[in-house]
Amino acid sequence: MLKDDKIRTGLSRRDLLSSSTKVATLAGLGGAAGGALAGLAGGALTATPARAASPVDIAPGELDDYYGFWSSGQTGEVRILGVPSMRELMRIPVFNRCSATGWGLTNESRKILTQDLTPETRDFLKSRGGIYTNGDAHHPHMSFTDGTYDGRYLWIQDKANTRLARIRLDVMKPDKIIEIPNASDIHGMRPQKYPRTGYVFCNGEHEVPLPNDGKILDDPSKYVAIFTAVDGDTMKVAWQVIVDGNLDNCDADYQGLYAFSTCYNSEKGVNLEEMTASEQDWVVAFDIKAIEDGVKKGDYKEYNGVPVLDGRHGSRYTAYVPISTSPHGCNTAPDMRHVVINGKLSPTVSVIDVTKVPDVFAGKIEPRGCIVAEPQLGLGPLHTAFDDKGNAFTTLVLDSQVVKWNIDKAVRKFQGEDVDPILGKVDVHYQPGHNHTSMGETKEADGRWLVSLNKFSKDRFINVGPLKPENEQLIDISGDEFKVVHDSPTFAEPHDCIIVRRDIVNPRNTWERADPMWEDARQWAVKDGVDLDWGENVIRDGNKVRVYMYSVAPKFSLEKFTVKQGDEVTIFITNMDDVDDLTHGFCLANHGVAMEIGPQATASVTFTADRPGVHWFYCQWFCHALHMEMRGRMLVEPRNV
Ligand code: RUQ
Ligand code: CUA
Repeated sequence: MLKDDKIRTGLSRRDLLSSSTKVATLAGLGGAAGGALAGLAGGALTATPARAASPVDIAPGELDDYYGFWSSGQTGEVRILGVPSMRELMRIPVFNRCSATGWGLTNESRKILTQDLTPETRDFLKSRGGIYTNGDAHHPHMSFTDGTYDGRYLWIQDKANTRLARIRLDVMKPDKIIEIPNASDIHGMRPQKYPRTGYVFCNGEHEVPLPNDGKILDDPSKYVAIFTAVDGDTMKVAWQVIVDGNLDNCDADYQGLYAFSTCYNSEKGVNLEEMTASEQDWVVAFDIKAIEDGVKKGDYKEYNGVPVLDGRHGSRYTAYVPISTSPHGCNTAPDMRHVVINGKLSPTVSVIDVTKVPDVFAGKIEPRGCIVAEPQLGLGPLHTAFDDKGNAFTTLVLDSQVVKWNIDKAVRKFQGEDVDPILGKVDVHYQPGHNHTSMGETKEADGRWLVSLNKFSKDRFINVGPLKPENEQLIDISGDEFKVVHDSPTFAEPHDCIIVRRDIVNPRNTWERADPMWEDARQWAVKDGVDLDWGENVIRDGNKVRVYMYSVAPKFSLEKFTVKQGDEVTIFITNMDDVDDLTHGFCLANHGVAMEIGPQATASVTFTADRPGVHWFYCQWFCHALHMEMRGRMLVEPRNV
């Protein structure tokens, strides 16, 4: 199912818009689609593909080589960009409420947003509309098989409300959003790379008392940070580990044995002075096999149904590798051997050799014995990306630069050889956080493109008021010289991204009618004896009313329906158009109700009809030359009639 990308009818939206005969056939419901009206769009859409001037200039009609999956920080969504054109192609609402698609409003999305919340949270949200409507989405990562992307899923964490979401890449919509119990504020997140994902590792950044029951404030010794492994297939928490300090970013190895997390508050401070008091913090290494063994042997306490192991100092599950204060990014190199820990407050990065980590756990070497290089790169190293030639690219937030350096040379220098690992620096504008190379977090890194995600744009664009865009820059790293070739302004806050070869991602063109997304609607239709595909009906069930209809451009199958004031109304709409790019919408005027219905999809929404009168519902996604005419009426009769 995931790989099926066939268009069922072979008929494109262009055909639909430009051919009056086909329009008439498909619009058979009403048959009113005029060839002249439909023809309007036909000519205007024709574009002559032009030759691109540079690889960045993807001319009209040409396609990008890579899918970029961008997080959006406090916007709470995921964005799809084409690389190298840097064109924004799509937005996937995840933690946010989306006016265009109805995400957060439709029954289908609300089920995904609520079914895996803890009972306390569900209770807490009862008087607040039932769902969270914000998120803080930093890190998007794809599922792996054998060390490279496999195109199944994308995960994204929510720091704001301690959640992890999974996006199905066949339809580019989330199918699971879970709340992670016991931990607080998920920040770093990475899927296991080998043998396949497997676990998705989630860092609880902020320490909280466990249990967090309101009895403790000023006793930091009772505060814990929690590392979580989620089973990526079932989206259930597999186990958690309590650690000393806090947890910032993480990554996994290519062997399926260890995961690593940076810690910037080993002091367990609760204010800035306390958090930065010590000269040293650490990286926590997690021994996955030992933890699984501990779970099997029952060496844990259960909190909220999850096995929680104690991984504080002295535990056999963890090793604490000292790093100078406040390390941040954690990036495993495609050489499948080195993990780069980015210094942030220190001008250095520390390179861990994963082949030495077993000796650390066995006590054969000091924890810092697994560090094989520590090059000084510049001010504020935050994150590192890699090419296919053993080179690394590290962002320097304070210097506003990206530095290119060679891992092997850095190792040799650490051993005393007189070599300079730094190969060059390039200015970026300004204050870069994450960066990412094409396929760079997989063993198939290809060394073509680097994106630098810069927190400030300052003078790069015309002034748009006090709130400025951020700036992502595309850097060509294919030659020895690496240079910035493109600026792209962006809204809050593409925090991180991944760049994936386009042959790996194969989304469908239309939904499959059997899709599990609207299973509840299917069950209601069976119960009500309505054909969900081609049926329409209004079913009264006490003061609940279920309205079924389907749509084929440019008509809804129900022209009107009547309900009573105070009824709880659920509208189910099935889009029976089987055409690439033919999305309909349903917007009920003056009711705050609007949603997307993709081709071959069913979507539903529930609301209370408490405004007597005639209310138009209309299609809110442009679908046809007669899109404006695609509408109908709901009559709400006053209560006492
Ligand atoms: S962290 S700017 Cu939220 Cu990814 Cu480093
Ligand atoms: Cu259907 Cu617009």
